[in-house]
Amino acid sequence: MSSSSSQNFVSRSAIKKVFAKLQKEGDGAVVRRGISRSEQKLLDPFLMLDEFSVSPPAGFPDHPHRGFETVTYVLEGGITHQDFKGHKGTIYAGDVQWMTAGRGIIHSEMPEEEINKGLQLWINLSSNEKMIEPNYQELSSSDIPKAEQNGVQVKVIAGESMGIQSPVYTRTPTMFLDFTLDPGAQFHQNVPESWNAFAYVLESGEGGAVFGSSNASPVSAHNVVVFGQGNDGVSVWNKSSSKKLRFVLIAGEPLGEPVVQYGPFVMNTQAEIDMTIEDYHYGKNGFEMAKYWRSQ
Ligand code: FJE
Ligand code: FE
Repeated sequence: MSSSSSQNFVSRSAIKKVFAKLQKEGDGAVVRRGISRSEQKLLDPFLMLDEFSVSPPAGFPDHPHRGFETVTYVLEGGITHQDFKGHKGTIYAGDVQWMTAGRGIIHSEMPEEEINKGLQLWINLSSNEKMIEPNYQELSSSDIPKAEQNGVQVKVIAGESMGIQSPVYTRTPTMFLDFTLDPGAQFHQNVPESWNAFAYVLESGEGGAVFGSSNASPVSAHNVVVFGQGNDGVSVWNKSSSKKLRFVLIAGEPLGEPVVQYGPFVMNTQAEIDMTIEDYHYGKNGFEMAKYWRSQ
Protein backbone atom coordinates (compact mmCIF):
# COMPACT_ATOMS: atom_id res chain seq x y z
CA MET A 1 0.00 0.00 0.00
CA SER A 2 1.47 3.29 -1.07
CA SER A 3 1.12 6.09 1.43
CA SER A 4 0.61 8.60 -1.33
CA SER A 5 -2.38 6.76 -2.75
CA SER A 6 -5.42 8.15 -1.02
CA GLN A 7 -7.85 5.50 -2.27
CA ASN A 8 -6.66 3.09 0.40
CA PHE A 9 -7.68 5.36 3.27
CA VAL A 10 -10.81 6.80 4.71
CA SER A 11 -10.26 10.48 5.23
CA ARG A 12 -11.79 12.76 7.79
CA SER A 13 -13.97 15.35 6.15
CA ALA A 14 -14.15 19.09 6.62
CA ILE A 15 -16.86 20.09 9.09
CA LYS A 16 -16.18 23.82 9.15
CA LYS A 17 -14.30 26.37 7.12
CA VAL A 18 -13.19 29.67 8.64
CA PHE A 19 -11.80 32.56 6.63
CA ALA A 20 -9.05 34.26 8.65
CA LYS A 21 -10.18 37.87 8.80
CA LEU A 22 -7.77 40.75 9.26
CA GLN A 23 -7.66 42.27 12.69
CA LYS A 24 -5.48 44.62 14.68
CA GLU A 25 -3.14 43.24 17.32
CA GLY A 26 -0.08 44.41 19.22
CA ASP A 27 1.13 47.90 18.24
CA GLY A 28 0.01 48.78 14.72
CA ALA A 29 0.23 45.16 13.56
CA VAL A 30 -2.43 43.36 11.56
CA VAL A 31 -2.99 39.63 11.74
CA ARG A 32 -5.31 37.18 10.07
CA ARG A 33 -6.95 35.29 12.92
CA GLY A 34 -7.85 31.79 11.74
CA ILE A 35 -8.67 30.27 15.11
CA SER A 36 -10.20 32.24 17.93
CA ARG A 37 -12.61 31.63 20.78
CA SER A 38 -15.39 30.26 18.54
CA GLU A 39 -13.17 27.36 17.38
CA GLN A 40 -11.60 26.54 20.76
CA LYS A 41 -14.12 23.81 21.65
CA LEU A 42 -13.88 22.10 18.27
CA LEU A 43 -10.11 22.40 18.19
CA ASP A 44 -9.01 21.73 21.79
CA PRO A 45 -6.00 22.02 22.62
CA PHE A 46 -5.56 24.90 20.13
CA LEU A 47 -6.39 28.42 21.28
CA MET A 48 -5.35 30.69 18.45
CA LEU A 49 -3.79 30.72 14.99
CA ASP A 50 -2.61 34.02 13.54
CA GLU A 51 -1.07 34.56 10.13
CA PHE A 52 0.94 37.74 10.60
CA SER A 53 2.41 40.20 8.15
CA VAL A 54 4.14 43.04 9.92
CA SER A 55 6.48 45.88 8.97
CA PRO A 56 8.43 48.20 11.28
CA PRO A 57 7.64 50.21 13.32
CA ALA A 58 4.60 47.97 13.97
CA GLY A 59 5.13 44.89 16.11
CA PHE A 60 4.24 43.13 19.32
CA PRO A 61 5.94 45.11 22.12
CA ASP A 62 6.25 43.97 25.75
CA HIS A 63 3.36 41.71 26.76
CA PRO A 64 2.87 38.71 29.09
CA HIS A 65 1.75 35.10 28.60
CA ARG A 66 0.73 32.40 31.07
CA GLY A 67 -0.72 28.89 30.83
CA PHE A 68 0.04 27.82 27.25
CA GLU A 69 2.66 27.55 24.49
CA THR A 70 3.26 29.84 21.52
CA VAL A 71 4.73 28.44 18.32
CA THR A 72 6.10 31.04 15.94
CA TYR A 73 6.93 29.87 12.41
CA VAL A 74 8.50 32.54 10.21
CA LEU A 75 7.70 32.33 6.49
CA GLU A 76 9.45 35.50 5.29
CA GLY A 77 11.75 38.06 6.95
CA GLY A 78 12.61 37.78 10.63
CA ILE A 79 11.18 38.27 14.12
CA THR A 80 13.36 39.39 17.04
CA HIS A 81 12.34 38.14 20.42
CA GLN A 82 13.47 39.45 23.83
CA ASP A 83 12.16 38.25 27.17
CA PHE A 84 12.34 39.38 30.80
CA LYS A 85 14.89 36.69 31.67
CA GLY A 86 17.41 37.88 29.10
CA HIS A 87 16.51 35.33 26.46
CA LYS A 88 16.90 36.95 23.08
CA GLY A 89 17.23 36.11 19.40
CA THR A 90 15.99 36.47 15.87
CA ILE A 91 14.22 33.76 13.93
CA TYR A 92 14.22 33.95 10.14
CA ALA A 93 12.27 32.32 7.31
CA GLY A 94 11.89 28.59 7.96
CA ASP A 95 12.84 28.85 11.65
CA VAL A 96 10.58 27.91 14.54
CA GLN A 97 10.41 29.12 18.11
CA TRP A 98 8.40 26.77 20.34
CA MET A 99 7.90 28.73 23.55
CA THR A 100 6.35 27.19 26.65
CA ALA A 101 5.16 30.22 28.58
CA GLY A 102 4.18 28.08 31.58
CA ARG A 103 3.88 30.23 34.72
CA GLY A 104 4.97 33.35 32.97
CA ILE A 105 6.84 35.04 30.16
CA ILE A 106 6.97 38.74 29.38
CA HIS A 107 8.47 39.45 26.00
CA SER A 108 8.51 41.54 22.86
CA GLU A 109 8.26 40.17 19.31
CA MET A 110 9.36 42.73 16.73
CA PRO A 111 9.90 42.53 12.97
CA GLU A 112 13.44 42.61 11.65
CA GLU A 113 13.06 43.34 7.92
CA GLU A 114 10.78 45.25 5.58
CA ILE A 115 8.33 42.38 5.16
CA ASN A 116 7.92 39.78 7.90
CA LYS A 117 5.37 37.02 7.62
CA GLY A 118 4.57 33.85 9.48
CA LEU A 119 2.24 31.90 11.67
CA GLN A 120 1.76 31.94 15.41
CA LEU A 121 -0.10 29.05 17.00
CA TRP A 122 -1.18 28.93 20.65
CA ILE A 123 -1.39 25.47 22.21
CA ASN A 124 -3.01 25.03 25.60
CA LEU A 125 -1.19 23.30 28.46
CA SER A 126 -2.84 20.80 30.78
CA SER A 127 -3.78 22.05 34.25
CA ASN A 128 -0.75 20.35 35.81
CA GLU A 129 1.66 22.05 33.36
CA LYS A 130 0.27 25.59 33.28
CA MET A 131 2.59 26.74 36.06
CA ILE A 132 5.82 25.02 34.93
CA GLU A 133 9.02 26.95 34.35
CA PRO A 134 9.10 28.68 30.96
CA ASN A 135 11.06 26.87 28.27
CA TYR A 136 12.20 27.43 24.69
CA GLN A 137 12.78 25.00 21.86
CA GLU A 138 14.36 26.82 18.95
CA LEU A 139 14.81 25.17 15.59
CA SER A 140 16.57 26.77 12.70
CA SER A 141 15.30 25.83 9.27
CA SER A 142 18.09 23.27 8.91
CA ASP A 143 17.03 21.50 12.14
CA ILE A 144 13.57 20.82 10.74
CA PRO A 145 13.34 17.38 9.10
CA LYS A 146 12.17 17.44 5.49
CA ALA A 147 10.98 14.69 3.16
CA GLU A 148 9.56 14.39 -0.32
CA GLN A 149 7.67 11.77 -2.26
CA ASN A 150 5.56 11.84 -5.44
CA GLY A 151 5.42 15.63 -5.71
CA VAL A 152 4.65 16.13 -2.02
CA GLN A 153 7.15 17.89 0.25
CA VAL A 154 6.78 18.04 4.00
CA LYS A 155 8.59 19.93 6.75
CA VAL A 156 8.01 18.18 10.06
CA ILE A 157 7.80 20.91 12.68
CA ALA A 158 6.19 18.60 15.25
CA GLY A 159 5.21 14.94 15.13
CA GLU A 160 5.93 12.55 12.27
CA SER A 161 5.30 12.31 8.54
CA MET A 162 6.73 10.17 5.71
CA GLY A 163 8.62 8.18 8.33
CA ILE A 164 10.60 11.13 9.71
CA GLN A 165 10.21 12.72 13.09
CA SER A 166 10.60 16.19 14.57
CA PRO A 167 12.96 16.72 17.53
CA VAL A 168 10.40 19.01 19.22
CA TYR A 169 9.05 17.83 22.58
CA THR A 170 5.32 18.48 22.69
CA ARG A 171 3.97 18.63 26.25
CA THR A 172 0.48 18.60 24.80
CA PRO A 173 0.84 15.95 22.05
CA THR A 174 0.82 17.90 18.77
CA MET A 175 1.46 17.41 15.06
CA PHE A 176 2.52 20.43 12.98
CA LEU A 177 3.33 19.73 9.33
CA ASP A 178 4.09 22.17 6.49
CA PHE A 179 3.09 20.58 3.15
CA THR A 180 3.73 21.70 -0.41
CA LEU A 181 2.02 19.72 -3.18
CA ASP A 182 2.99 20.04 -6.83
CA PRO A 183 0.12 20.53 -9.29
CA GLY A 184 -1.85 17.27 -9.52
CA ALA A 185 -0.22 15.70 -6.44
CA GLN A 186 -2.17 13.98 -3.68
CA PHE A 187 -1.36 12.71 -0.19
CA HIS A 188 -2.84 11.03 2.85
CA GLN A 189 -1.51 11.97 6.28
CA ASN A 190 -2.31 9.77 9.25
CA VAL A 191 -3.60 11.52 12.36
CA PRO A 192 -4.37 9.74 15.66
CA GLU A 193 -8.11 9.03 15.78
CA SER A 194 -8.90 10.91 18.99
CA TRP A 195 -7.01 14.07 18.03
CA ASN A 196 -8.52 17.29 16.74
CA ALA A 197 -7.13 18.42 13.40
CA PHE A 198 -7.24 21.37 11.05
CA ALA A 199 -5.48 22.68 7.97
CA TYR A 200 -4.61 26.28 7.16
CA VAL A 201 -4.14 27.08 3.48
CA LEU A 202 -1.19 29.40 2.83
CA GLU A 203 -1.07 29.32 -0.99
CA SER A 204 -3.25 27.68 -3.58
CA GLY A 205 -4.07 28.00 -7.25
CA GLU A 206 -7.69 28.47 -8.28
CA GLY A 207 -9.67 25.41 -7.16
CA GLY A 208 -6.49 23.73 -5.97
CA ALA A 209 -6.90 22.85 -2.30
CA VAL A 210 -9.22 19.87 -1.88
CA PHE A 211 -9.48 18.08 1.48
CA GLY A 212 -11.36 14.97 2.63
CA SER A 213 -12.64 13.55 -0.65
CA SER A 214 -11.55 14.24 -4.19
CA ASN A 215 -14.92 15.80 -5.07
CA ALA A 216 -15.11 18.11 -2.04
CA SER A 217 -15.31 21.82 -2.81
CA PRO A 218 -11.93 23.54 -2.96
CA VAL A 219 -10.69 25.90 -0.27
CA SER A 220 -8.86 29.13 -0.97
CA ALA A 221 -5.84 30.65 0.77
CA HIS A 222 -6.24 32.11 4.29
CA ASN A 223 -8.90 29.59 5.29
CA VAL A 224 -8.88 27.17 8.21
CA VAL A 225 -10.41 23.78 7.45
CA VAL A 226 -11.62 22.02 10.60
CA PHE A 227 -11.80 18.23 10.26
CA GLY A 228 -14.26 15.93 12.00
CA GLN A 229 -12.87 13.33 14.39
CA GLY A 230 -12.32 9.66 13.66
CA ASN A 231 -10.83 7.85 10.69
CA ASP A 232 -7.25 7.42 9.66
CA GLY A 233 -6.30 10.94 8.90
CA VAL A 234 -6.62 13.50 6.16
CA SER A 235 -6.46 13.15 2.40
CA VAL A 236 -5.56 16.13 0.24
CA TRP A 237 -5.44 16.83 -3.49
CA ASN A 238 -3.86 19.69 -5.37
CA LYS A 239 -6.29 20.03 -8.26
CA SER A 240 -4.56 23.06 -9.72
CA SER A 241 -2.82 22.30 -13.01
CA SER A 242 -0.28 25.08 -12.65
CA LYS A 243 0.20 26.25 -9.04
CA LYS A 244 1.64 24.61 -5.96
CA LEU A 245 -0.52 24.09 -2.90
CA ARG A 246 0.98 25.00 0.46
CA PHE A 247 -0.81 24.40 3.73
CA VAL A 248 -0.07 23.47 7.31
CA LEU A 249 -1.76 20.48 8.91
CA ILE A 250 -2.02 20.80 12.67
CA ALA A 251 -3.48 18.23 15.07
CA GLY A 252 -3.41 17.66 18.80
CA GLU A 253 -4.71 15.52 21.61
CA PRO A 254 -7.65 17.30 23.27
CA LEU A 255 -7.13 18.21 26.94
CA GLY A 256 -10.85 18.14 27.78
CA GLU A 257 -10.45 20.78 30.48
CA PRO A 258 -12.28 24.06 31.02
CA VAL A 259 -10.65 27.05 29.31
CA VAL A 260 -10.85 30.54 30.76
CA GLN A 261 -8.98 33.08 28.67
CA TYR A 262 -8.22 36.68 29.47
CA GLY A 263 -6.14 37.95 26.52
CA PRO A 264 -2.69 36.36 26.83
CA PHE A 265 -3.54 34.44 30.04
CA VAL A 266 -5.21 31.03 29.66
CA MET A 267 -6.18 29.11 32.78
CA ASN A 268 -8.89 26.63 33.87
CA THR A 269 -10.97 28.84 36.18
CA GLN A 270 -11.87 32.49 36.66
CA ALA A 271 -10.22 32.38 40.11
CA GLU A 272 -6.93 31.37 38.44
CA ILE A 273 -7.30 34.26 35.97
CA ASP A 274 -7.90 36.69 38.85
CA MET A 275 -4.78 35.31 40.56
CA THR A 276 -2.81 35.69 37.31
CA ILE A 277 -3.82 39.34 36.91
CA GLU A 278 -2.74 39.92 40.50
CA ASP A 279 0.57 38.07 39.97
CA TYR A 280 1.27 40.16 36.88
CA HIS A 281 0.32 43.40 38.62
CA TYR A 282 2.35 42.77 41.78
CA GLY A 283 5.19 40.81 40.16
CA LYS A 284 4.65 37.42 41.85
CA ASN A 285 4.65 33.69 41.07
CA GLY A 286 6.79 33.90 37.94
CA PHE A 287 6.24 37.56 37.07
CA GLU A 288 8.90 38.82 39.51
CA MET A 289 10.73 40.74 36.77
CA ALA A 290 7.55 42.46 35.55
CA LYS A 291 8.29 45.53 37.67
CA TYR A 292 11.81 46.13 36.36
CA TRP A 293 12.11 44.82 32.83
CA ARG A 294 11.56 46.68 29.56
CA SER A 295 12.67 45.46 26.15
CA GLN A 296 15.48 47.43 24.46
C1 FJE B 1 -1.24 38.96 21.74
C2 FJE B 1 -0.88 41.52 22.58
C3 FJE B 1 0.01 40.94 21.67
N1 FJE B 1 -0.62 37.44 17.40
N2 FJE B 1 1.24 36.80 16.01
C4 FJE B 1 -1.95 40.82 23.06
F1 FJE B 1 1.04 41.66 21.24
C5 FJE B 1 -0.16 39.64 21.23
C6 FJE B 1 0.84 39.03 20.31
C7 FJE B 1 0.50 38.36 19.07
C8 FJE B 1 1.43 37.90 18.11
C9 FJE B 1 2.82 37.91 18.01
C10 FJE B 1 3.36 37.38 16.87
CL1 FJE B 1 5.07 37.40 16.64
C11 FJE B 1 2.57 36.82 15.89
C12 FJE B 1 0.68 37.33 17.10
C13 FJE B 1 -0.74 38.05 18.58
O1 FJE B 1 2.01 39.10 20.62
F2 FJE B 1 -1.43 37.73 21.33
C14 FJE B 1 -2.14 39.53 22.65
N3 FJE B 1 -3.22 38.80 23.12
FE1 FE C 1 3.88 36.88 22.67
